[in-house]
Amino acid sequence: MTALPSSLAAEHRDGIALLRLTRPAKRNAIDDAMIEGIGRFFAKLPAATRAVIVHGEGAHFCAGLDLSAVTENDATEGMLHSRAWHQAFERIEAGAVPVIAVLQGAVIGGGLELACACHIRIAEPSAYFALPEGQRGIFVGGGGAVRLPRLIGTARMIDMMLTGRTYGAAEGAAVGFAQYLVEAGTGMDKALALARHMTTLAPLTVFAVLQALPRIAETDPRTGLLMESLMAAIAAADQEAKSRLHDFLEKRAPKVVHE
Ligand code: 1HE
Repeated sequence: MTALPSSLAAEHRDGIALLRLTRPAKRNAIDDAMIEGIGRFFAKLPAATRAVIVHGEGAHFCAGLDLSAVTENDATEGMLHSRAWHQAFERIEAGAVPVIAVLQGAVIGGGLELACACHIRIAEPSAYFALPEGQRGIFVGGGGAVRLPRLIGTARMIDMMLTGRTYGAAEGAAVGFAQYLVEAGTGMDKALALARHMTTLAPLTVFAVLQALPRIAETDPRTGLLMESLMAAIAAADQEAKSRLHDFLEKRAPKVVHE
């Protein structure tokens, strides 16, 4: 098992790994040890892991960068600090395993950047989204300038940073901060249900969705269409796909249900 700093705790059950931010006294603010621990955790996931849930202890998911850690940085240290965050979050976003974040209370600054690196975000009603970097005289450094415009649009991000505007859970989910809005106290149940579903997917489907889809979406359309055809052909040729398709055609597989 990967050794983690005291600000993180991990649990592994039935192919699902849970990573908890365990620094509630500091509202789970992220210091160097925590960012390094997050990177190490994702770099060394047990091979049997099919989904990961990231969550925060206490009333807040994460208050962002630990501001006490960076007050004396010069420009070189600041850049290396930001690059260390990029490296850790890249392991989340570009890894082979789907990652779900459960969000409550403050999801701000670097905490929002952490959430954005995850593939699925579940917001409880207490969640709120903010980028106080603007007020603090700094800039996003954990990938927010790349990932947030994709989720909510550049104009919204500019507004948040220049005006201090925050978004609550419902409005935040509506504009793209989270894909799911759930009742108070049910975020983890929802995450576990989604994670269990993901453990049943064909491995090649998960590969296609996590590795091919984001690249296809970002590349030029003609190249993207070719990549899509290649990925579609490879996925459909897999034995797992063939048996799942036969299961449906022979009425052994469930139909799509809209609840
Ligand atoms: C912290 C941090 C932190 C709390 N760094 N120590 N993030 C921010 O600018 C958000 C700053 N935090 C807050 O606005 C508030 O703490 C909260 C709204 C999140 C929560 O408020 P509250 O009233 O529940 O808690 P609190 O009393 O403000 O905080 C409890 C303790 O946590 C307190 O320390 P204590 O020793 O007085 O008990 C706070 O100082 C401490 N604390 N947040 C350090 N962030 C890769 S670039 C990313 C750039 C950013 O993330 S900028 C955004 C930083």
